[in-house]
Amino acid sequence: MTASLEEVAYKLAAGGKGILAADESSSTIKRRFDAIGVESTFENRRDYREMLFRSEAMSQYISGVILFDETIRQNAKDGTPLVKLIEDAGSIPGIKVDLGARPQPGCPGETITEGLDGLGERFKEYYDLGARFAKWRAVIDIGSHIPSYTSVLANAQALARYAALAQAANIVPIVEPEVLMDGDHDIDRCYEVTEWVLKEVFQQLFYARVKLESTVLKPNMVIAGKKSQKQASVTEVAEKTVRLLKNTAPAAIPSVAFLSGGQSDEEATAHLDAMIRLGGLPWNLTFSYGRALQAAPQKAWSGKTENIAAGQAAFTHRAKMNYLAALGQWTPEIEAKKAA
Ligand code: 5MM
Repeated sequence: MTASLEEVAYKLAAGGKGILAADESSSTIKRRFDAIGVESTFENRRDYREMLFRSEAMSQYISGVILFDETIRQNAKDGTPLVKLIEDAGSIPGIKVDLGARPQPGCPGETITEGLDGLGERFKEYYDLGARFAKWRAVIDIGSHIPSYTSVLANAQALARYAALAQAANIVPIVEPEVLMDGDHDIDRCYEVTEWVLKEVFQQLFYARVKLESTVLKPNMVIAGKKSQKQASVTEVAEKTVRLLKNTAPAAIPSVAFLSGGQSDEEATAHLDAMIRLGGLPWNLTFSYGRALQAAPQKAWSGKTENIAAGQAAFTHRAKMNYLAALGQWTPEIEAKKAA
């Protein structure tokens, strides 16, 4: 029986499981591979992702995987479609459908995410290839004079048009408005901008007649910029993020799955855990991490066949830590035990 959109949206963040964001576009995966001294070839990208999708983490901790266009069409070394490996592990295949953020005319330092033209047709093909959810990422940077309303509005409208097209194609949209943590702003400036962005996003989702019950929100946490002198504690990040979400994300949304945004692996886990421990949340909160799930396995693997087991162990460990966090059961001691 085919799961309804509501069921898929709910399942993506249920029971502590979370999403693996493995949708790095060609230029991003090249950067990641450069860092571990691996050439970014078709085969190496396949081998790396096959390693992840065949790991123990998949059936236990990963509810869904966001794929890039190349990966959803790719077969494992033995000819099995990578999508089938994900399905066989009981996880849901998803697809990144935006075509990336490009400079926005008239708005220096800001971007608009492209990819709406022909998206309805592309959705039909992705559904046939096995995708049951999709992702579109808007990128909002914080600076002294940005973001501008022009950019916030254009990005929110694009997210809403994408989400409506996804639901029309029987695919659950993950709506990802990422406020970057690259600058030197403090946590309160991040709060202010993220609140504005989420208010606009939900207004535009309403105008576009997007069904919230069949939508997943993928937000950034409320956190100080990486270059800020004033870093916030885990408790402050958790409290401010939950307060912000309660003020902006309707309870009709079944699942909220955070991006990691450049936090360290352990920070991303600790923040999620602290939010769950606050209790009284109207949505399921979980992870949809890219870097915070993959940095460790990439390093452990380093492109060598003999390191596949180590890469899988590193991925399974990170996924398990985040699963425990999504249940509010992670502790620094559990983390340290494994490391020891
Ligand atoms: C995995 O990275 C995703 C794709 O990035 P590009 O399109 O720039 O190649 C990215 O969209 C990702 O899904 C989210 O930003 C979350 O990833 P992080 O690393 O922030 O958890």
